[in-house]
Amino acid sequence: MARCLDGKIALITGASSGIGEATAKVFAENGAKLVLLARRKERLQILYEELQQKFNTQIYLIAADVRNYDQLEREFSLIPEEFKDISILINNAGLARGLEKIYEGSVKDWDEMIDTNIKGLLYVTKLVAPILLQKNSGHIVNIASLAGRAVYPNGNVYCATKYAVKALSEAMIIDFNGTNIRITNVDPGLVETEFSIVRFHGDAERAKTVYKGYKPLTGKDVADVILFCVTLPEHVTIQDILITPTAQATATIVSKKI
Ligand code: NDP
Ligand code: 8X3
Repeated sequence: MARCLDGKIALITGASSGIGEATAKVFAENGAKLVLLARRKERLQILYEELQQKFNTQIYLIAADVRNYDQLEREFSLIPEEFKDISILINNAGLARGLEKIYEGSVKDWDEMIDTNIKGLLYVTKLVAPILLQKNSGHIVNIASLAGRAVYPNGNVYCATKYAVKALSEAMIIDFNGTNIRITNVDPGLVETEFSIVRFHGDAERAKTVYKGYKPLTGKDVADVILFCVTLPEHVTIQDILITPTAQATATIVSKKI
């Protein structure tokens, strides 16, 4: 396959797992240089070694929490010169916590989702945007969700954060209009990652049931779509894209054979 990202530097948040990790692999295979960000440094380190070995990828790791703007600012100031010229930002770090009615929800869970999914995305974008603006080129991909198109029972605050991501993608499309910077909003449906384990606070058995009885998307399925979006000619933008498993019709209708 042609190495269609040759020479491009991509920053991927949430690269230690799931969609972010898969995107790092697909981008590496296609010749990108990578800046990979997540909190779990040891997981990033394993990925670093794998990608260096397989593809000889140049990688810079940032162990940081997207909720902490001061830490991000500090870490960004430390990015070595050869990794600074970022062209692609994948705003992927995010999570759900809990699945219950609003009046049963935990304030701690709400804060974590709002701070990560909304404020974290804004913080990283604020630090990368000047680099893209300076060269009047680049691509920001925001990973929202089908949950940002339709609220499902007990999804309340998680869905609200993804509606917010969708709104921010629309806002960015307007704000960056007149530049060559492209914005793509990606809405995946059910993807089997660590997402549900995190949502259910480590209950792996419960998490498994979410993906039982049908073929869910993999992180790589989503990563391949992201690659497609970011390798189109510069005058072509996919503003918004919805990807679901074939078995999934809506957020609540999934054909399961159990
Ligand atoms: P995973 O749990 O597998 O991955 C989430 C990633 O986000 C991890 O790398 C995690 O890294 C990172 N992350 C979480 N919180 C923070 C933080 N505060 N600072 C930095 N990094 C953070 O889930 P997915 O891959 O499924 O999720 C990726 C994105 O896709 C999320 O935004 C999610 O909402 C969205 N999505 C997922 C769907 C699904 O069905 N799985 C469907 C639609 C959208 P670490 O813990 O090391 O910091
Ligand atoms: C993740 C997909 O349906 O579990 O955004 O909310 S879902």
